[in-house]
Amino acid sequence: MSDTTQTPPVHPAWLPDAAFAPLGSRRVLVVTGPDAGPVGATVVDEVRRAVTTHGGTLTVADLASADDHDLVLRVAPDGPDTGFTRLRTGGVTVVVAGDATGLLHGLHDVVRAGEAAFGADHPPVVSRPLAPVRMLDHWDNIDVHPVMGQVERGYAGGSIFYADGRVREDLSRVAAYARMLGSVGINAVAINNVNVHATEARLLTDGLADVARVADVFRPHGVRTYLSVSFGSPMRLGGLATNDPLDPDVQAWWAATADRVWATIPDFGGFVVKADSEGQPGPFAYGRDHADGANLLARAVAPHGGTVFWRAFVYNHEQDWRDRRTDRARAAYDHFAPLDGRFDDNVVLQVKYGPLDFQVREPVSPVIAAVPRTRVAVELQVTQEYTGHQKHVCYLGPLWSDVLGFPLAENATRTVASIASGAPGPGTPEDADLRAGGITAVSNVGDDEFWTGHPLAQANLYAYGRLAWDPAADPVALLDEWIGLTFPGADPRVRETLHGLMDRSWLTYEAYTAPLGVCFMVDPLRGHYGPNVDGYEYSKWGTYHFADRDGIGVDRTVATGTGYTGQYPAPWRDVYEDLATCPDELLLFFHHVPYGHVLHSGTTVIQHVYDTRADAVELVESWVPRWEALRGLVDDRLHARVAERLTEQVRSATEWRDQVRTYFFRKSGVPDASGRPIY
Ligand code: GCW
Repeated sequence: MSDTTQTPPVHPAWLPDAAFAPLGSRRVLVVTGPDAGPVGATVVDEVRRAVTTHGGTLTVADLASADDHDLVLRVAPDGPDTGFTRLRTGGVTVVVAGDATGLLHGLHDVVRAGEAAFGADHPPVVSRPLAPVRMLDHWDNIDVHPVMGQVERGYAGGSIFYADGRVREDLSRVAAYARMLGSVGINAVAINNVNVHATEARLLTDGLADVARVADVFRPHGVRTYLSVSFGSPMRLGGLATNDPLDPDVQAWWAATADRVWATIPDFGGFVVKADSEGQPGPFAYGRDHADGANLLARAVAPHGGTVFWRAFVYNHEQDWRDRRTDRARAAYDHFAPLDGRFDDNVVLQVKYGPLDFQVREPVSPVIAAVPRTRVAVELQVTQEYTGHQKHVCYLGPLWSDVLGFPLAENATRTVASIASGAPGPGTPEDADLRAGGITAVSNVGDDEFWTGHPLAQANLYAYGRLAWDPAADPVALLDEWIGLTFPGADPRVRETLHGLMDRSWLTYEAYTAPLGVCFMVDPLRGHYGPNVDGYEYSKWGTYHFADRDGIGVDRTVATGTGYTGQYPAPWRDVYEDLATCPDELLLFFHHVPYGHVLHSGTTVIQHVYDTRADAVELVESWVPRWEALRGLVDDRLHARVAERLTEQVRSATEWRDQVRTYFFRKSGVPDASGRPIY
């Protein structure tokens, strides 16, 4: 993790030079205007690099005629205020944006379109991001944590930001990363772990000059820098006697601290805060609530235009498993729904997409619809904590697409994405409070030569950025887009194989792991990797499946269970409450049922568990020879890395299959009708 380990060639991800050939072989005119700033310079640099490689020409002008050019990239006052417009007229492709950031996004739209951007004339097509903030959060530590390593839940090596106990001198990896993020429209990044340890806490004070260096690297790509901060900072860093949000000295400390931050980094974004969660300090210790806590920071950053992303991941992580009345899934709603309307305008409540914790299958969190007078950001997890640690192929675009497109609001009037983006949906009342929060996710990147450990996990980073821009995009089309850019000009067999392995890989992962929305069953001792069906069953973490000899699942109904279904707006509270309408894939999240319960699919719970696990492993086994057949058709190092990971995926999936099938058989005594082996 020292700077000297950055020597192996870093994979270009979806930005190889060859992907720029259609643009780079043409005559390009860039009109950035007088106030282009660092992002305008990036646009010029990108085009220069492309035309130098591919033989085209670049003209940079303040005012110029489009004649004699194939592509015009232009900042103009009549361009859209965010995003860009692309059209083709008289054989010239024109991208118009209201500012340089929009132009950068438009440039990459041309790269993605490739030759198609230079086809027939067409009228203007506007592309605007739905959510104003599209963020990636890094759970990176400066110091290597004894249990979590340097990057908490990181599966791609060490941090690209930190080495040897400080911010890296050489930030070239960060620059390459910033370029990747800017190319897909990500515009915000939080650079340190929400679990803020001692050294990292100081980024806010002593470390500011280094944070400013990082911000300098992100800025030219249209990305603003944020920090995760500890609610305990006044005591920890300021030597105060309390962190009480109502204490004037505490308020003054935060205000002075924020003043220094913005004096150092004038376009700094703001703070991300995990408070009263899994041991992090928070307002509860002072008898205050989370509106008091969030508003404390919000008032300190408000004069600078800063935003506080306050996480809703608050629950009792010291639960007694014997206590059947407490339901962790309820916790965020119970804490935050009563606070709706009390948060300052520059607070965004950052809510994980599901009520538990980034599981392979969870219902959408009801909190997202429960706070209409609060700005909400939905939080996704690109890093594969519960989805195979970037050892398993698991393309998550379809999961996020389902989440973002879910019509959660009362009477299905708005999707999760529209709530997070402040956009109305069909049937939204005219007087609705439309306030945008944003879309955010935990990054999957480290200092690994392929960025993401598993090279195919790059597709998740790509798809996250593209979906954050356009949540309605087809995730399978985005997969093909990623394949086309990352493997430009590849043999059709490469594209077909990658598509075939990846498009349903999330459902495949689900099919050999925890069934029917029951969640967890992962190994606590291996950081949530691999099967351990009862691994969390008698733990303090509040994530249980309650299997006994008769049945399995968590009764979260209002009628007989924890009442969690009552947290949903109509129609979802009724859909989930009733066995007759609860979707199969979420059955065990909401209900405790006998093993012989018949699913809507027509098969019993137990036979479904047996069949799907066995079928999924057969499918994963078939991927190995398919990948092997690509040897020589893709880069050798990449081929070898994927091959190595597929071997591990087969081994791990087999272990999942055998443990889950055997567990269900031993609990129920019901044989597998297919006769496949059980141990
Ligand atoms: O899923 C859990 C992870 C923790 C993480 C926490 C959170 C950063 O296991 O590692 O802590 O969620 O989201 O805060």
